[in-house]
Amino acid sequence: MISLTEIAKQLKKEKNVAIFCHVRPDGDCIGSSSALSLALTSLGVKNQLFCDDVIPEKFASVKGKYSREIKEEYSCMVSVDCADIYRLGSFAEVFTKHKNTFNIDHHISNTRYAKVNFVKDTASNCENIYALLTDGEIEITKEIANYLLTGIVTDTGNFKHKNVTPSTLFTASKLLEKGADLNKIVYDMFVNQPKRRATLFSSVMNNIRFMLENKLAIATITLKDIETNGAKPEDTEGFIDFLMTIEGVEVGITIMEMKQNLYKISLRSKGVNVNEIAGVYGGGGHVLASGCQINGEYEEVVDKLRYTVSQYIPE
Ligand SMILES: [Mn+2]
Repeated sequence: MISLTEIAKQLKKEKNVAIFCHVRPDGDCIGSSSALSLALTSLGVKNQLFCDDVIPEKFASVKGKYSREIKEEYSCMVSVDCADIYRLGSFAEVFTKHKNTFNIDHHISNTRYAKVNFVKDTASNCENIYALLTDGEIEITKEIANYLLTGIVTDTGNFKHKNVTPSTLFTASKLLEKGADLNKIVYDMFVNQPKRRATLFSSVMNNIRFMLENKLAIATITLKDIETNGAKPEDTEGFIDFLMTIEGVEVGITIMEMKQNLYKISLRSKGVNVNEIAGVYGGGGHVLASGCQINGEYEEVVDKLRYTVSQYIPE
């Protein structure tokens, strides 16, 4: 695999770079892309951020503007935190056709869809971007440090997921040295929430379904739940973590209704390989955290998931 030093060297020579986030943007892709954007700007490399989705309100302090439309030619395109080309949404086609593309990611399921692929299984892709900047001898300002720490904090569930390594904490420590404000990031990402999210959460969790001798917990978010609480789909981020707090639950699943008979499935586990379970339905992600989409009637979707999970749950 190409080294980050070499990638940094190549990016420094570019005229203008398009940087892409994934749809349903999270702290890691926003942190990765905004940090990379600021770093390139500091080197005099023109660049533009793109995301084929609305940026959630909790990232209000992010200064970079994410465009939803490509209007000019770019000498280079970089995707961050995107396991496959479809994560780029409507930008998938233009990215695929471009001759000079980079894919910097941390998902084990990454499909190596760019011309140059750097995929390393770290807790968050921001760790890879941190290594890119340090290996490329690019200065990490306080603002860049805050973006990178945001990605680390969110993808590790505030340093409590199994994906945390000595390197994760080392990187976080270096970012604190650079002036990142851990307390503010944790408050903005995990503590502070709008009232509509709190009421949606309580109604959804009131209807958790337990299966497979309580080893599987399923929470369902219907379009009606979203509407009743005046909420947005993005408000459900983190709901699945609550399922994993329940003693005895091995696999947690949220089923979110996207439209009639189309459901977005998120899976978490304490050990079972949910990357494989999501793979059965054309999805993927990480061993302990994955996602997919399933078409069909709600009860059929539940039955399918229950059956597939039952094949993986230890007796
Ligand atoms: Mn990530």
